[in-house]
Amino acid sequence: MSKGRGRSNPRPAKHVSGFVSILGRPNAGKSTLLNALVGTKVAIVADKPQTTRTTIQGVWTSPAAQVVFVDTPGIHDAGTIFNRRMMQSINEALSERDLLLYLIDSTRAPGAEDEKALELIKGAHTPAIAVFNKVDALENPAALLPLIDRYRQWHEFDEFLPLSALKGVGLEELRAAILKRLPAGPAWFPADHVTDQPERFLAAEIIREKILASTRAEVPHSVAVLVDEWKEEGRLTRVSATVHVERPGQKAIIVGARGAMLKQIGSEARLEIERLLGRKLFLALFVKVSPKWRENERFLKELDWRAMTGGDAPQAPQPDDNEEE
Ligand SMILES: Nc1nc2c(ncn2[C@@H]2O[C@H](COP(=O)(O)OP(=O)(O)OP(=O)(O)O)[C@@H](O)[C@H]2O)c(=O)[nH]1
Ligand SMILES: [Mg+2]
Repeated sequence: MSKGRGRSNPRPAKHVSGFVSILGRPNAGKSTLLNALVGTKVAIVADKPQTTRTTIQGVWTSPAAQVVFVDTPGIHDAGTIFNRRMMQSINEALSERDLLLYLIDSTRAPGAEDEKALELIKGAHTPAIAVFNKVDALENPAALLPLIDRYRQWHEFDEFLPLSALKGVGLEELRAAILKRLPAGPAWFPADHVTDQPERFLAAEIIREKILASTRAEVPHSVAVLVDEWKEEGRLTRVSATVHVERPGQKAIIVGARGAMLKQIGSEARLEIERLLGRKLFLALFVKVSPKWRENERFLKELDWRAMTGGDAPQAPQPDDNEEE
């Protein structure tokens, strides 16, 4: 992400701008909040931990302000090389920020892991707001008070705000708290710029979201999606993508009986990508077993969209190992 801020330039006194990172444990609702704050879906969401695997930028622009929100993977113990990369991207999202939003799932009892995750926030020495998400799902709203107290003891947050990212409750209070803390500065992006992700990465993410919604247990963690081909043909966009899994059993699950599951995933993804592009789409979906891709540096480089932009398409999978939609 380019950060050519040009803060020394003269500018209208009241316009504010800044970089705000959204952090928290897996599944806290960070991506849901990013989408709500930006007003457009820029990050995929699932009821499984570790949905977000890289930092994702979402830009909100008004006449008086521009805020660049940065969504991050959930803070967790890194086992594989892939997980270490996720944690690395979290660390990058902590430096040179104007403000941090630390998102907490209010429906979960806090534990040692939550206290440990805060070490990252403490180490950043950046103002942080504690956001208590999912208040719509609290059986007993009074349970929020001891939870807030617990976090107050753990870290000196600037503010403690209850919120429902899903229902949009408390969103404007949060926005006001953010804007209050941003420095005067120019808009760095045009008003219609909402994210830094290229279309082919967004398309791969949408496909992965549809897979996450229909699979369970270890399958979601084992899935990676790569767009192999992207062609504009008149009014049609032709996209070919491969779903990589780690084991043959997982391929069988995703393909489903007589290919029914893959067909459903493909058609759900196609509809959403068509909405995103505003164009007709032909989507060819393949499934390939790529054992231990999470430990494969070369594959992880292909997966990183920052390596995709402008670069060659990742190597196409071997046809004999494929299932077509
Ligand atoms: N009830 C309720 N559910 C929510 C709220 N916000 C998010 N969720 C749900 O929580 C789950 C996780 O949401 P995500 O936005 O993917 O969470 P995340 O923190 O980005 O997760 P990772 O990317 O895996 O770290 C999804 O099922 C969301 O629908 C909320 O305010 N209320
Ligand atoms: Mg997420």
